[in-house]
Amino acid sequence: MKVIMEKDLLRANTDQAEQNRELFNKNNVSVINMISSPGSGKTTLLEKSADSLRDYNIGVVVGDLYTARDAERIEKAGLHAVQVNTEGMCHLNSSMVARAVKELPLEQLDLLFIENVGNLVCPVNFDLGEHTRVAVLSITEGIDKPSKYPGIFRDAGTTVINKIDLLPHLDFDLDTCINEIKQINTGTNIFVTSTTTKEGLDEWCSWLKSITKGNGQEA
Ligand SMILES: Nc1nc2c(ncn2[C@@H]2O[C@H](COP(=O)(O)OP(=O)(O)OP(=O)(O)O)[C@@H](O)[C@H]2O)c(=O)[nH]1
Ligand SMILES: [Mg+2]
Repeated sequence: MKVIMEKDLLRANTDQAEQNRELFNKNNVSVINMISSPGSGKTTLLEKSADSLRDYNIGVVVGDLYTARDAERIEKAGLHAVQVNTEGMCHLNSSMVARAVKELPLEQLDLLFIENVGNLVCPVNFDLGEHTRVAVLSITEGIDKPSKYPGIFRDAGTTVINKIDLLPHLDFDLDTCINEIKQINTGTNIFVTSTTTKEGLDEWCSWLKSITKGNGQEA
């Protein structure tokens, strides 16, 4: 009897992720894996960034358990989108991404976002072949989430603290939250945003432009 260990499954995922990364490098496209809880604002951030990024060719692979709603929203905003339905699985894996990117004009893209399934735990161990990760935290989730779920914040090259327009209505201390994130990951870039008031979106979009075509590195 053959027992398949979790580490073998993860190794298979990592092998496919390396192939994905080679494909992305060959096509000179920077790839961002966006990870967060459900509803932190990943899709809205992409919708609201589309106008500033109109001079770039952008693709999005969107992971959700069910429905094509996010891909429909993203296409409406003018970006290329492919929806992956995981049918109950709580994260994307590298094989799903390999299949999805076949539906995109990869050779024309400057930037590819992979919007992972909304989940603060499961996506962490699954390399998708991305160049960098962005963690999105909505302030409605509470200040304790980075310390209670450190995995996504530890691996994120960039952290977006979103829904900052709601600050007056919540018991949420922004400086404390930023300090806690920095204790987990000293090097992470931090953007503080609101997709409603547009606060912080210029800085976020400037950073996206700076990594375009640079395999995730700033030009
Ligand atoms: N007040 C406020 N609401 C926001 C902001 N950004 C997003 N929202 C709202 O938050 C809700 C969830 O946003 P989505 O962009 O769908 O969140 P998501 O992270 O893509 O969600 P999943 O794909 O389900 O994980 C929507 O009703 C948005 O309008 C913000 O900056 N401020
Ligand atoms: Mg979404």
